[in-house]
Amino acid sequence: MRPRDTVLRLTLVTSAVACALALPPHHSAARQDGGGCATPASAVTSVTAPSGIELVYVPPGRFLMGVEKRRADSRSRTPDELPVHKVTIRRGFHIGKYEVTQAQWKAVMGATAARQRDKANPSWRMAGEGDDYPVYYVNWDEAQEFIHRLNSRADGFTYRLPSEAEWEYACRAGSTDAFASQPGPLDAMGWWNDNSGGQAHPVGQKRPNAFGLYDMHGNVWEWCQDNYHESYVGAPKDGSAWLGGGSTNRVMRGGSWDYDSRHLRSANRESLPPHTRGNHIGFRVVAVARP
Ligand SMILES: [Ca+2]
Ligand SMILES: [Ca+2]
Repeated sequence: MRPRDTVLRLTLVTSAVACALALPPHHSAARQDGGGCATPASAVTSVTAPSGIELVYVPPGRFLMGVEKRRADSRSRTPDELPVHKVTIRRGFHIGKYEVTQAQWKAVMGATAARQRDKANPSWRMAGEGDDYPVYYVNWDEAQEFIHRLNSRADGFTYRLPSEAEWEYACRAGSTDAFASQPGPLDAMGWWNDNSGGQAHPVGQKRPNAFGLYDMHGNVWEWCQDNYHESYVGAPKDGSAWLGGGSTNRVMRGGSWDYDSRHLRSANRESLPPHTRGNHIGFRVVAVARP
């Protein structure tokens, strides 16, 4: 999966917590039923694309999307998280190690986060400014324009938004609990309204999940490709984006600095019209290596 002539840096990180990575797909599925993590270690592969975006490789596997009734967080689940269904990710993919930052946005789009805010309403407040802060006040359509511009550079990857299934698979990183931080505290991994101090934070300050991804829980919401549907009845089982039907809203995942912790759950889903901007909504990209 290493694109020719495009990888500026290839880092192999031995990770004792990344047991899910080493398991073949049928074992990944078994883990969702409480199977143990017999493989002690694996390699998390990260690359920095010419775009400057750091990417982590997420391997193929299977997982249960949604929240089973027997899980501790089932009281927080909502009907749109049902029915729980098995999703098979047949092809691995790269995904942003971090949310897209304000520096990356400016480099591609020529706009600061404050300029993004001004497009909505200059009186709206900023939620943290600086190169390493996640960009926000970016609507779904503009995220697509960012991706279009990256793809026009033909830098060895095809960029896109994650599908909702890919996002949840990447967020869980083998976890079946409400948060990928468990059994540890959510505070180790995410920013939400109890610990954020009322603003977003530079990306990557908390602990990553077992795939090596930061801020999947909290900081800013992340746009996904899918149209929002009110349940998973009829949802794709191959990890592809669910387009058409349902609502014209687009899905957002992961919660944010100004929401309560229930919204940071791996399974939680929200949606907004694609023209919506907020100081708590950003995104990260998926990148598939071009052959
Ligand atoms: Ca996030
Ligand atoms: Ca929800």
